[in-house]
Amino acid sequence: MHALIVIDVQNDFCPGGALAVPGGDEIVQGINALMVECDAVVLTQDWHPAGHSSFASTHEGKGPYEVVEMPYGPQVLWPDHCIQGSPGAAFHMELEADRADLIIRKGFRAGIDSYSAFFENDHTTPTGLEGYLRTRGIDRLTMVGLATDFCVNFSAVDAARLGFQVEVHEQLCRAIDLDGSLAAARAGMQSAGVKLV
Ligand code: VGL
Ligand code: ZN
Repeated sequence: MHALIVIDVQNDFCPGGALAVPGGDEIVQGINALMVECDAVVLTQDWHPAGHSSFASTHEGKGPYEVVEMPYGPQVLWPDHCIQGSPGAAFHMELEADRADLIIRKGFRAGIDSYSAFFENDHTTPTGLEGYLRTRGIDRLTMVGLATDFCVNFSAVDAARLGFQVEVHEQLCRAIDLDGSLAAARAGMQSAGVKLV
């Protein structure tokens, strides 16, 4: 069984949003078209409380894209984005979200970020997605969405390590690309056994 995992196609990651990924809106129609080819469709939704610890505004004297040391390791600081219930946290208007079997929200704990759809950034706290997929008999994942070098990357690497067969459709992803993060992400995904197509 084959699932499409659509990562964070939300207004704040699209042009005009708080953490806009260049061309983030260009992938929506292609993702809609892929939905009909898969046995299951899962959407992830970045879903932060106001004052989240990944927001630069929460850290006195820090600005967006600076890195701080958190108890679970280094954390990039972001502009405030995807605040629970805000228009920026909503899915892109043209994404066919009604086709989703499951919507998995992540990043909802104030003190820890969650790039991956499977584990929070401590690489230990599960989101529950693994159990959902396994109990549905899903062994093959196609991943698309935003951003290639952060949430797609972390999700794909975790999925491969968990034993899923993983493909990332790069044409249906867009990257933030901070300091070579896209090249590093591509190399990391490939060495984890993720197929880039
Ligand atoms: C993401 C940064 C912060 C992503 C989420 O979806 O890639 N990036 N929160
Ligand atoms: Zn976030």
